[in-house]
Amino acid sequence: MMWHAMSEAEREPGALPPAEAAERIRSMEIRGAALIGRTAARSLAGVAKDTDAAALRDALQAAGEMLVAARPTAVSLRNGVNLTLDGLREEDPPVLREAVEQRAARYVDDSLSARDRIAEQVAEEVPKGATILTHCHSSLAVACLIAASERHGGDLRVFADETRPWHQGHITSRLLAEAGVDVTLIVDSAAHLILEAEAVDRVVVGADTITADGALYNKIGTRAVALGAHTMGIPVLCAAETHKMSPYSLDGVFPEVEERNAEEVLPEPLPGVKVRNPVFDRTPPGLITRFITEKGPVDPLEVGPFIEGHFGAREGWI
Ligand code: RI2
Repeated sequence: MMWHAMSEAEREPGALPPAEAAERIRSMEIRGAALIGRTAARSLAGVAKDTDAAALRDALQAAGEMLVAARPTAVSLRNGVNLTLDGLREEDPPVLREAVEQRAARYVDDSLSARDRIAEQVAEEVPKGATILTHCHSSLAVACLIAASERHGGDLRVFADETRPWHQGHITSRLLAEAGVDVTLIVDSAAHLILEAEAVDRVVVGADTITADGALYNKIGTRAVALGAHTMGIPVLCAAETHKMSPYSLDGVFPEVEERNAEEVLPEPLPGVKVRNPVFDRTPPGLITRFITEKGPVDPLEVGPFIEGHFGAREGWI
């Protein structure tokens, strides 16, 4: 099955064994920052349920490390693991088992309910008749655009850019069309022209990681879109559950930008041609108007204090 043809339900997996979850995340069969965090949490719940008491603590630690290593940029993967295991490693196995299952369920619930709360807020601030541009495929951004379109009786236009090399804008377009939203697919490099020619009112994007300095790590090309919007005075909204915030950046640990295989860009090598394939970029805080979280809007310059207040001590985190 083509990964981009899968339905949302098919893409929301159950408690996969950690090696399988990690492999499916690495291969992008399971992708999207929020979903990979939920997949990791559910996988740990499966380990808690199925592992003998004597081996449980080590098995959870090994699974956590394996899951975190699957993809480097989206912090929700690391947060999904750490928030599920937080403070539990010293507990006796029966307590540990139950607590990990509860934590994983809470992580998943928080993630899914955050999506609804964020969608409501974005829908409220998008005017009737607006034209929106979105980049790549973010499940959060799609939820926001469907909510906004429903709120205005369909009186909303969306331009979705395709985001090479994986063409994830195709998923965005398909999901929006299926939900009855007026959507037009464009190639990534048409974004600036469309922002201007179609008088776009808002850019709405998702997030892989938000760092304490208020920067956004998101799919490659986000920075160019945000820069274009900024030069035209178009607000850039980033829809992101708080699981996308990086507490690690408070300690100076910033995301590694993933570089994927050259074959994704150039399936057949061209003699003498080198390929680079970075798949995320960093959009600085000055190009983002607001982050919209389930806790409300956060100004880019307030992200640091927000993260400090939101995450606890983080002892023993991977
Ligand atoms: P949601 C994706 O990364 C895109 O960069 C997208 O903007 C971001 O995750 C957030 O997606 P990838 O996994 O969490 O496709 O909003 O490489 O679904």
